[in-house]
Amino acid sequence: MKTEITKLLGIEYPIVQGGMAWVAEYHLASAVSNAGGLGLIGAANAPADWVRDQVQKMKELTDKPFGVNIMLMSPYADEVAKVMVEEKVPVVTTGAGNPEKYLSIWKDAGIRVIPVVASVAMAKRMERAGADAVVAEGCEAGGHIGETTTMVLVPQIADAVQIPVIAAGGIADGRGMAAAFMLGAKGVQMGTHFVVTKECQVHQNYKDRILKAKDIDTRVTGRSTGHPVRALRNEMTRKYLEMEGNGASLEELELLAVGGLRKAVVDGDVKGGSLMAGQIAGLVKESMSCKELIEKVVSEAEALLP
Ligand code: TUI
Repeated sequence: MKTEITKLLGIEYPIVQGGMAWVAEYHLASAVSNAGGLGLIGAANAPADWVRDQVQKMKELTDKPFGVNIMLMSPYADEVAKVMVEEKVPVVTTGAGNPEKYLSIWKDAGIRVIPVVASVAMAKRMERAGADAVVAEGCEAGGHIGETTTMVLVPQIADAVQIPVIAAGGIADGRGMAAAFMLGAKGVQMGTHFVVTKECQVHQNYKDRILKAKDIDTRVTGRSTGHPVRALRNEMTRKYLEMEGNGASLEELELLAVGGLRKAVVDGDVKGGSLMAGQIAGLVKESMSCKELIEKVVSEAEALLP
């Protein structure tokens, strides 16, 4: 399955693993890259030294292309941006903001830069700034999201830019991949289904909640704070939404959410933690290896595509 994305990135299959905060570390990312996709390390809110260490471990485990996702709201984003150049990371994706100020140092270092965007305007801006591709992420996705669905966003961005588009949000099987291609995408990014893979190191309780999730089981918290985040519904989202509805202050809400991912990923706290996941969690019923997942999705998509 060769597309502009496999050519651009030097990978076998046009499947990118989402750079999920706390979840996307080197065990998962190296398994994805070794299986022919693009594995990403999620830099999230981590300091530069943690990211450098992850990149070095990644290089020991794979000689295939890989990337790092930089979460632009991180207080360490500037330092992490420099590590990308020093460590000659092949691909950088960015999320939750505008990466323009880093683009020239990354491009000068020969890095492929792929911003995650949630609007046509931001996609066009990234193309003008020199991005190699964009991830068009619909609001079905888990974690920090925009306003528009994948079905609506992907064809509009595909029409608006010349660079290749990778679709994200709501994709977990070959039907989703084929649909994304029909909308104009040249690759897909998947997050939620990779959380339950054998190589993913998150607590089993978190995986079990995804495997048991139904179609209507996610909630979006933080719409009032300007930082909407999608996660599986639990005690934390219930309390958060109740407080948000009652006009709680930003400080009170942050207190409830702070450390939520760590609680979910490390402690397996499925009540108080933030179980970030996309709406497609309801379709994710089986845990398999990254290689099995990638090969399954590709073969299903190939059977459907013209
Ligand atoms: O970044 C994500 N998803 C994330 S980041 C994250 S870490 C976090 N933890 C706790 C609270 C909040 C975040 C968890 N999930 N996805 C990529 C993404 N980027 N979705 C939407 C955007 C985006 C939004 C606005 C990209 C650009 C943008 O531009 C705004 C501007 O004009 O600067």
